[in-house]
Amino acid sequence: MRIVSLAGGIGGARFLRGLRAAAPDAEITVIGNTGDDITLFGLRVCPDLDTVMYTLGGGIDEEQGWGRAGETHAVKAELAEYGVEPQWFGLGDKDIATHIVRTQMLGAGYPLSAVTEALCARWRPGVRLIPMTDDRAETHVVIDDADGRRAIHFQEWWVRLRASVPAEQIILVGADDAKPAPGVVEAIGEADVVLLPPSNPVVSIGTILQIPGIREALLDKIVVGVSPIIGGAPVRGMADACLTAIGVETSAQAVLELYGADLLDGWLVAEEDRGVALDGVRVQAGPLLMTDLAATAAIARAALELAR
Ligand code: GDP
Ligand code: FO1
Ligand code: CA
Ligand code: CA
Repeated sequence: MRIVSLAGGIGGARFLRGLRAAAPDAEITVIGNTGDDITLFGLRVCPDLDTVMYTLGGGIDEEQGWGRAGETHAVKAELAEYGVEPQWFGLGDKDIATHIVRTQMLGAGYPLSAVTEALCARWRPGVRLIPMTDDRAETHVVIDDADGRRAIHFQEWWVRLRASVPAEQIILVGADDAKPAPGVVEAIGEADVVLLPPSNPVVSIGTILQIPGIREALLDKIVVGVSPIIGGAPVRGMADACLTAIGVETSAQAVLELYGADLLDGWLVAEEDRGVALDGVRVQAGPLLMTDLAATAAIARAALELAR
């Protein structure tokens, strides 16, 4: 079986670990979000690609959900001694090696998709991980505070401000000119089923869907989504702040309507969200907490079952 899954960071990566266990013989292609990407200290950082790669490759800091296990921060401390900004984003020493390899390869002319493949040769995630695009398209957030109305990088809003200042607008800068990375549209075309994991519907899944050609490629496929919202709240993180920014309520029903019946064939919700419904979409309720591998594999199995 050929499966394509879109993916953000933590929610996507954890779901994929369950999917890999639920469908060990399947050929899984992951289309990763690169809207979170940022260049810091001259280094290209791709948080969501790395979260997927480290999680499936066994190198993730499990508690934090991003970054490397057993990380140290000597470089960060030294940069702070020089007073170099930004100090609100912390790159760990081990993680920095990944960014050095990536930046070096990009500088030599390799596209991000080739760089990601090279990094995955070390981590062996058991899936084919492709960035949504090789082009630069970064999420920015328009805020309006004491310093006035301006657009800041998504990471500054998410990490420095902890999404505490309301987002007036969330914009993927560069989206119009971005093309899907090589292999993305092809993988979707060959897929028996496409899964939308419980990733952030705005800044992870919504971002990938904004790359011209990707949403269109999904329209004649069987697509099953897993709700990241349970009982009116995100399980983890600040997805509610992103949904509010685009005028969508934080509920499994509203995210279902946001994705729509043209995109989705099936929608998995939690027990407490039983009753969620949309014409043309098969909705099923069940346990939706990715507490351990077995529970996560069961969610993935339910998603595949709903696709049949
Ligand atoms: P990020 O890029 O690291 O923010 O991660 P994603 O976009 O891939 O996923 C974030 C989303 O995962 C959040 O909105 C959470 O609500 C959702 N999430 C995290 N853990 C769980 C879980 O156990 N079950 C479900 N259904 N959603 C989860
Ligand atoms: N999140 C934080 O809250 N603080 C950090 O200092 C931070 C550093 C960081 C470095 C590498 C990386 O891959 C991820 C990192 N994250 C950090 C997580 C990341 O900013 C976000 O959670 C995602 O981009 C949202 O998906
Ligand atoms: Ca993300
Ligand atoms: Ca369909």
